Amino acid sequence: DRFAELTPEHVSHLKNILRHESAVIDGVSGAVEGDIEPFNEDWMHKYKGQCRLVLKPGSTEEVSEVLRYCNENLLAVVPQGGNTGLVGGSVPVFDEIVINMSRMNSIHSFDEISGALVLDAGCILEVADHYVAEKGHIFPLDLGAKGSCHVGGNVSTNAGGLRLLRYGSLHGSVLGMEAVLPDGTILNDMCTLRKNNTGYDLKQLFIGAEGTLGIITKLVIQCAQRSSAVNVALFGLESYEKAQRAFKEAKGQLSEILSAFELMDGTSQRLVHQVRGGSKPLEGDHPFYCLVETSGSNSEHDYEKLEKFLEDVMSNEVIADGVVAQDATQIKNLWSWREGITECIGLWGGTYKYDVSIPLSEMYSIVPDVKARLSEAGLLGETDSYPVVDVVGYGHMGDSNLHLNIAVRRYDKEVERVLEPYVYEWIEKRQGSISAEHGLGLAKKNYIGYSRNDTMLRLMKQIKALYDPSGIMNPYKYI
Ligand code: FAD
Ligand code: 2HG
Ligand code: ZN
Repeated sequence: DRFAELTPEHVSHLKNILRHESAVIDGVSGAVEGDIEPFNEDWMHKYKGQCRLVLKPGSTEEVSEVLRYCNENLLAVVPQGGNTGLVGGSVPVFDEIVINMSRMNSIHSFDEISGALVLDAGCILEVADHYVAEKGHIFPLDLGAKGSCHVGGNVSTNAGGLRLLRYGSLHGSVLGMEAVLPDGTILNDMCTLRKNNTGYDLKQLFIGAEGTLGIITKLVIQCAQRSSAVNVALFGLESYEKAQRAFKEAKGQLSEILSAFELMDGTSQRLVHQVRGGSKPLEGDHPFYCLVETSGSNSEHDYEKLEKFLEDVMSNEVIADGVVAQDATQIKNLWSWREGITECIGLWGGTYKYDVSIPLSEMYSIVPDVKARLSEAGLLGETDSYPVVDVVGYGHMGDSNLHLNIAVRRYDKEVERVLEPYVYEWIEKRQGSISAEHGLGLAKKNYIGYSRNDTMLRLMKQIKALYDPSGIMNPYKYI
């Protein structure tokens, strides 16, 4: 191995840098102080590392000193935010040191006129959103893990989430960034302005780098005005073809107030219902469901528009059934049928996850194809003797982003052989992307070639070598 083995001397030096009592979990110099396992294991309990040292720096200077020391001593590190990532990127593979950002969680300033929010990378997304909500603004990203993911983790994965359709990607919303390179250099690009075309936009490289180039310590985020009127509707539909028509109609008729258009198949909703019980928002079972959200400034006007849209798609038989939330509680409830899928379908034992972009016309067809393949292989069935529970498809229809999830009773090599590389080949044939929004991490490290050509891979490796010549930043992952 090209890295050094962690010794008690290293640990005592690093403890000297951090000083603060709760900043180090040490499993190297004797008995572990505190529980190290949650930092070693990912959200899905799929990837497990053997890290024996967790560091929680409290300032950019501490991050810089820690990284410089690790770099000089060839100690590998894994940056970690809320550890909600779904590709195994946030946990060590072997005994890499975890640098957990949770202590760097201050909000520094907010410009109520421009909407520029300056905050530490370790702030929890939901905390940041509540903060700007009090000032009439919205964080331009929202996702099911908001209660625990960090904004630094979001930027490092270039998370997409539920409202990308409205607010765009973080490549546009991140105005400024402070990051620390492995040699300790502090890269300060804390620009609070929307426009800054002065040479290469270096911060963009860190957006989606998954901790392979350096550690993001601070961010400037462009927050939009929060809409005073939010409405949500849920439809049941007969076919995927009709879901596409509904999407087209929604864009046409709801235009500037459309803020989310999400797709859920009937299987995903059946599994959520099986876990949660309670009454379903629509009667009966539909093969597909779409959740539509509008956000505008005039609730009467917006509600009217949404109702008219519903009437229209209902009378033209684009949708089979539909309901509009009447208050904030109902809005939350309708969203929970979409946001709750990830958690609910994991309860049988585990999930194989494919987070893919596919041109809309073909987006859903991968689900029946994969299901048929697993059935033919004798791996899918209702009893415990079958590893696969079911295959579901859902996701951000407005962004051509499907979440193909295979719910399993246990992780199983045979299932993996049937799924891979089949799924990646399927996507490559349609010029799709094998990672739409979750990143590559460890899960997809061997498959990057299905979505990037050799020239691009060579340039990526050159960039990695320039920023991290010793390769200490999140090794063994995709690059
Ligand atoms: P972590 O999981 O801790 O880390 C993710 C990666 O970023 C790792 O490679 C890590 O090394 C790196 N990293 C973390 N912090 C830093 C930093 N400060 N500097 C450098 N590198 C860093 N994703 C979506 O895109 N859209 C969704 O809708 C969505 N919904 C989700 C719903 C649920 C229930 C769950 C569990 C996950 C969901 N995700 C979604 C996955 C998503 O990637 C994350 O939730 C989030 O962006 C990760 O943030 P985190 O702070 O937990 O990062
Ligand atoms: C979502 O959109 C998340 O709900 C998670 O990106 C998707 O669990 C998944 O595969
Ligand atoms: Zn998603």
